[in-house]
Amino acid sequence: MTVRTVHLAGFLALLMCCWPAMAQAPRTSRIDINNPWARTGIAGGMSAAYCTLTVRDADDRLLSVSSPVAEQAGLHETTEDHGVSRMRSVEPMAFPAGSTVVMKPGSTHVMLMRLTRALGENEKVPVTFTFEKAGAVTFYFPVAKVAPLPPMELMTPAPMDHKDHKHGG
Ligand SMILES: [Cu+2]
Repeated sequence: MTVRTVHLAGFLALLMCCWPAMAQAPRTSRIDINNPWARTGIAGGMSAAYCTLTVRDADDRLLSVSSPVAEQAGLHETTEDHGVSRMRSVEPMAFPAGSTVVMKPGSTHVMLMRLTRALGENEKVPVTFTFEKAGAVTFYFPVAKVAPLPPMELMTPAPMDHKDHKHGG
């Protein structure tokens, strides 16, 4: 009985001290990823990493990406303009609470440039995403069995996307 009373008092004290904070939106976000994978690559070459990234609980902004296997990394978006693929940097990227970005070949991707070493099948590549509120979060991307591609090839959709691709029109 005494223990229960103490617990209740503690709970009430906690509730009272935290009530103003609880009434507001969470101050930090939570980052979830699904289906991470990265391309194989050769030392000094390029690779790209893909995943489905969701930001929960609070609005946030992705400021930068980095990886120890690449001298330079960045969040890119591939767009097609009259049949010509172009890539551009999309940092920083705003993530409203609950929003998801699907990174896939021919679309948004993490570009890994000037690889410090070869990326082989079955290993896992760490990629760190730095968010304004959530801070730095690191996820591991399994390297998929995809042949290393020359830089220009990285700018075009991979064969697996061709079925969704309408030419002409
Ligand atoms: Cu790119």
